[in-house]
Amino acid sequence: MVSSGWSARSELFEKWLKSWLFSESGIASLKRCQELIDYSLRAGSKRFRPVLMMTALEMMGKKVEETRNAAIAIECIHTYSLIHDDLPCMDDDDYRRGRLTSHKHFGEAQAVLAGDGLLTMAFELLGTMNPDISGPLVVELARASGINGMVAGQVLDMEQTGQAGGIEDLLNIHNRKTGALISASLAMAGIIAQVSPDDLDRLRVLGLKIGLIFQVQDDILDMVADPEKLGKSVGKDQEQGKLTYPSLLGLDGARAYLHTLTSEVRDDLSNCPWDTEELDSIVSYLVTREK
Ligand code: GRG
Repeated sequence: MVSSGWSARSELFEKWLKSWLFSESGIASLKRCQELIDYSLRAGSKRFRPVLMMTALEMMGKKVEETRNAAIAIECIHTYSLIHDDLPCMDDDDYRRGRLTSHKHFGEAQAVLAGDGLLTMAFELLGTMNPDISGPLVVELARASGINGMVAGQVLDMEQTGQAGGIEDLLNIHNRKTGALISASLAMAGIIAQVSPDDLDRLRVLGLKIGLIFQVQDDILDMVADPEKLGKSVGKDQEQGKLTYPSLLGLDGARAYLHTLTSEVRDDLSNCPWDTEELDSIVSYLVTREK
């Protein structure tokens, strides 16, 4: 179960999203585009990345409102990545979050365009923030999501499918494909709070480790979860011959690895210069989540 802090922040995030989505600076004037982006962006996400960013900023003593544009921007990138990942030319999924994927509902061409729109809107949102921080925020998000980050992770993941590989290959894929954006959620909070370069690096490393915890649990869920609860099909990784933590380490080995990673992150959190209790409860949720 998510913590009360998570619920409160995700509710606030939903309000921001709704008011932005239908405002003048929000989405396109074309009705079809609006429907598609609304369908994808407001469809039952856990809002993990925005909540992580909001929690981190408050931990650093700043007002949560200061993350508004950056939190929406990171969710736009995340949503675009899922829309494109679900396409037949990529992972080819019909269901996500318990309902038809965007291309199944609206057609492939519209889904590609919605992804493109979300990707570009993310940077418009950051570009209109305080000029002292908007440049660094753009760079952080572009690096995390671009050709050395999430896009590279997706390329490596597709190349690796059906091939033999080891834990280093898996780490390289996941640090880019999943970890980079989660790491950016923390780093962007650090940029907004204008922390020191050392603390910014600390946040990036912590984010990568939290991303890894998220991913290992994601791989485990793909093997053991109830598809109803998960809102998508299970067993796809194995079916497609994907390199995953359970396929390399076995289910028990993956669970043990998750345990080791969690202890490591808890140690890191206890050495941070902030009160990390809420981040700790996010980590607890990640290892027990069922969707
Ligand atoms: C298309 C460039 C491009 C990249 C796609 C993120 C990604 C790369 C693919 C998604 C495939 C996948 C299932 C990755 C595992 C981790 C992940 C991102 C899971 C989904 O994130 P959640 O659980 O989603 O935060 P919700 O639905 O809660 O928003």
